[in-house]
Amino acid sequence: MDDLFAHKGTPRWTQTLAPGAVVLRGFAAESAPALMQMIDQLTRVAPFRQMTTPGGFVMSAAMSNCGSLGWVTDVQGYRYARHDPLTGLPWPAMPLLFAQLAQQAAYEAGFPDFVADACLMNRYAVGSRMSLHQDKNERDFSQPIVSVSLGLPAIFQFGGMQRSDAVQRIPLTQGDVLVWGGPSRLRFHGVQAIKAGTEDYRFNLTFRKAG
Ligand code: MD3
Ligand code: FE
Repeated sequence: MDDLFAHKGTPRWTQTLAPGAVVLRGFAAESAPALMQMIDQLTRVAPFRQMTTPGGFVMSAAMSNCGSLGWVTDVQGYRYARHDPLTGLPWPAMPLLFAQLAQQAAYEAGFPDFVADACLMNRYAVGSRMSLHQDKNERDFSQPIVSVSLGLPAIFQFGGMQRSDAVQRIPLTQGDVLVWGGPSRLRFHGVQAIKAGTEDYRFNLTFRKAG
């Protein structure tokens, strides 16, 4: 069911994928250049790096974080940490632009109380992908996740509650924002290999209440 509405000049539409799972098409389109510049600044302090899964695989997406908690993985497991293991420094603070965008998107999707304390920044080069997984390292699954797509387009895989469930393939372009909560919070999801295009990378910001 698509719901079309105009908002301060920029037309946007919300697309409901499943109960609690909403795509806000173009929600961050106007903010995209400022968001990309902010990613550039933040990753001078906390550089993008390819982390290793507990199973010993190097992830194909490069990652960094901002906010009071950052998602990390190494041979010891997946977790949230206050400090960047690469530099030993606290993760850089979450810019107001990020925090406000996440809060506004969650509000539009029906989660008025969302306050993110963690922002995972993913950078996908051409050919990078993310295999099907669940996000379950957070404490409170009643809080949604907000994700912002920037740069090269992607095909997002939206699965069910079991790994073996069928996946829907959802194209995402710069400025699209996804909000996942309620009964969709623990769905399996992934990103297909990024195809070459007019930019070098796809970036994704994933906002969570982790602590
Ligand atoms: C659906 N990142 O970092 S964000 C991740 O585009 C991650 O970089 C992807 O999955 C990316 O963990 C997708 C969208 C997303 C995030 C959490 C979800 C979709 C979700 C949780 C449940 C269902
Ligand atoms: Fe995920």
